[in-house]
Amino acid sequence: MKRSTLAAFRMNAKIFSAVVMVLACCSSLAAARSPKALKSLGQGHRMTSVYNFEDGTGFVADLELIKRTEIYGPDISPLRMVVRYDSDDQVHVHITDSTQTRWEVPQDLIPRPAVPTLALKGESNAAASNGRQLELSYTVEPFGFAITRTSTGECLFNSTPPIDSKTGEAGFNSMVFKDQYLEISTQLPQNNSMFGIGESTRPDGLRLMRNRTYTLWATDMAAYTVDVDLYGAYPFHMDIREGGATHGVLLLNSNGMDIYVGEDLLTYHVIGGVLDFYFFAGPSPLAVVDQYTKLVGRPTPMPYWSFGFHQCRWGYENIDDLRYVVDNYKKANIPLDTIWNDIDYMDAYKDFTFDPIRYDENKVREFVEELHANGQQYVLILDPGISVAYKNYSTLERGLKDDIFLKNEFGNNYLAQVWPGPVFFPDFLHPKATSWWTTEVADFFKKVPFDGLWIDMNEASNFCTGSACSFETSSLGTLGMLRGNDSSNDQCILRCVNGTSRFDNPPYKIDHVGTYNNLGDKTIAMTVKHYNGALEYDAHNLYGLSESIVTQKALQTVTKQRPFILSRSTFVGSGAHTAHWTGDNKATWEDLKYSVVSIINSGMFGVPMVGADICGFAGNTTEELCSRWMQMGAFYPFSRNHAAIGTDSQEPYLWESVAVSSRKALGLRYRLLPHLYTLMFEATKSGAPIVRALFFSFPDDLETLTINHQFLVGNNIMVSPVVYPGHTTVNAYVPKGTWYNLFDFSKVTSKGERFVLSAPADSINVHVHEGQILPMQEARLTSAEVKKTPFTLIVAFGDASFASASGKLFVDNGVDLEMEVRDGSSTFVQYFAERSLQSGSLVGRVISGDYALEQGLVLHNVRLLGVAMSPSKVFVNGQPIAAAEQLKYDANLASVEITGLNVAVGKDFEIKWESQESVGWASQ
Ligand code: MIG
Repeated sequence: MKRSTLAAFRMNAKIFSAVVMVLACCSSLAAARSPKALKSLGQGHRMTSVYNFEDGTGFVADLELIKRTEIYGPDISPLRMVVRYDSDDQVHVHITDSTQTRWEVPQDLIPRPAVPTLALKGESNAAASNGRQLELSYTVEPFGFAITRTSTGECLFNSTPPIDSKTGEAGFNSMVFKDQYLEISTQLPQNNSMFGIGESTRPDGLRLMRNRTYTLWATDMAAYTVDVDLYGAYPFHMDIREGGATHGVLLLNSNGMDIYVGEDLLTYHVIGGVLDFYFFAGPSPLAVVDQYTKLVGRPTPMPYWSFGFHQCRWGYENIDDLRYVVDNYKKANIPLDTIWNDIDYMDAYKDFTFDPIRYDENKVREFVEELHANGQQYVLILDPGISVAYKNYSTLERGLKDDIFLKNEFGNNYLAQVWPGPVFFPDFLHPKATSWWTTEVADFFKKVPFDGLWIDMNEASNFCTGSACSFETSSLGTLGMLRGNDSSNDQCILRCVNGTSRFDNPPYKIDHVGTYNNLGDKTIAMTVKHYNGALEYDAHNLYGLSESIVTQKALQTVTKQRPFILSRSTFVGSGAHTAHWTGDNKATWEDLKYSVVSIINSGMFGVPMVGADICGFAGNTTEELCSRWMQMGAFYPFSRNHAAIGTDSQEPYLWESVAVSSRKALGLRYRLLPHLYTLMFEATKSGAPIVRALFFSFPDDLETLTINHQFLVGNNIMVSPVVYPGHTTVNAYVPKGTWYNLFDFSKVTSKGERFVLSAPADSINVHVHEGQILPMQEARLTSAEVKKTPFTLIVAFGDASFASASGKLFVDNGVDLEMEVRDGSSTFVQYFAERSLQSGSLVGRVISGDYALEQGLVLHNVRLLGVAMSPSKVFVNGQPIAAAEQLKYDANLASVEITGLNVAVGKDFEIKWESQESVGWASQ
């Protein structure tokens, strides 16, 4: 069926019955048919025809403009709307020009079901389903649509403006659809809580603020700059309604946009592309992330070692600096898995080169081989700009040959400037970019067998602004100055012309933070062309995602192992390819505090492997700040200390107090590695963030919606860090239930209230909630060493007379491409425990896989928390334990420790206990 008018199809009576439903869910719409006055942008559209898909999964409709307006350019009409119930928990609404193809997020970046055409055959799960959790309805004139939660009838989204009964005025514009301006709003209740929309640093906390504009435009702007558009772009949010039911809204659009959150409305102002909405039914926050990541891509598995601690800085001047740092970690007995190199290692900042003197390739290789022998890793940085200032630079030459660089409006390679001086930017949307980049990565890997790649500056960051930049090839002297050899040289020395096209200056200006608020400020010019003529104006927000995808493919090909990639710029779907860090923060207490929200947000966006620069990037840190940051950072999913060039060194061994608190906090992190890794496994299956907001586990507790400086690791571990100088206590919100401190097993029992917890300088509060079984191993200085140590299970029971707990464990070799439940290469175990007052049991059930058995992994210890009576007998797989010393009871802590076990992690087991007074199973 061609994209033409649908007038030939009769309007379908069944569809129109849905209109009645809109009226039912939002009564203010009754007046919407004859508004007296409208806002400035026209009167919206009317639906002229509608056609149901035969399989009952949705419909196609034509929309026609009611009245033209000239502001922000001419309207596009007619429009084609396609509505589809992708599944019981997802509705897709796609609105675009009926006659001309418009820019959309390319399918190869985010593969997803194609927008159905009329010839649709039944292939949706939701075909004729009566289990739909969401229902879409619409008004015909002016056109608007609404999404309702079927179970409650609650209106979740409604683009038809409400009409003020007194003034007759519409609360917002009906939908607007122009080439460079799309506007659509939804009515909002005033008592909901919304989360997401990024990336930005949020001093006000997790919850989206009312009367705020959130701008999405990937920008190299330091993360310490609050409330502005930063490196990534996520037009996705979660909306928690009164009572806790949660849904998600994704506008899959890569163009620049402002999202305004008002008191009773939310408005998208988008400067291109199409309206491509996905509504996710939830109804829990975890379910929303599950549905969203199922669509945009599940988080990619990260190697096991990447959960160890990382040290980086900009300004490690030579290979001896790295060696010194690694040695000093060891001397100080502080765990270190991975040492990083920033741009310092490069020869004049050229990608895929090593400085011949400071970072002699052979010495680097030797060093990396030593690291590997010690179970440690090496990661280094790549920037996208490829230097054009040198002859015989093979990376450039091969790129030119494959013609994979971005083109300016005249069809020539687009010239920009970054650290190496003048550069061309690879077009990662070009089909040949992958093979070119893979060749470069392969050659580089042959020089030095690195373990991961850090892709920075990929917004992309440009030291110049302009559509046509040039330098005098004749004056090589100038060129010499341009050559990167000085990290203070970030001034533009190219001669550039500022663009004046409608892409440089679109009719609607988003609230972008760039120097002059222009889209093209210090990035790739808007008129630059990607493969197939795609404009940078449209594809800008996708640069980081496309580089991540290509880099992931390259590493998979070259190393045949699970890639580790850390990307600064991200978009919806980036989590399927890369880890992320929050960018250039500052060594301040404020930045320490903000990091919690930034990290939680990244997890919600589907990028669970995320961290902030520990101890602060810009500025000099202080001993106390760095100590508190090492403590908090020990529980970031991605845990890396990193500093800017020119700042004081901040490795944790430099101060005794920081060393002490790092050993303590990282000691617990390393013991928790099997649990963290199991959370990674779960993330790859369900999108579940590794670090989460408290409301993820306690959605019924409204107080948790306002907690911004505490976080959960997985479902049940709560971290309550100190985020103020001079404090040795923390005023922590403790959701309902019994919690055990993971350092000393002391207990907090809460009704859902605040507690002042003691937090001496060397300590951070980390508690596990009742009901959780945690697999742990022993602390070592590298994750590789931890992997060989025996296991302990921590079983946290609540206070009730009968209590239960459960947990999971996933183990594999940590580097296979896939992280899968499969025979041979992995093991997945579930744990269950229950206890009455006098007896109890703990079982492990191997769901699949021989890996743990083959590796000879053993369970040595079990710690039961919340056991009120000392057990007198313990049976392991039916046999009483041999020696009395194997059993210890601490009445104060109500804690039982069973040691000296020798239970295979890879086999089912059962441990039972009973206390003297009981007439339990064992004595019969
Ligand atoms: O223009 O590579 O955010 O982590 O140390 C600065 C040097 C470029 C920005 C990154 C930062 C990194 C720095 N880079």
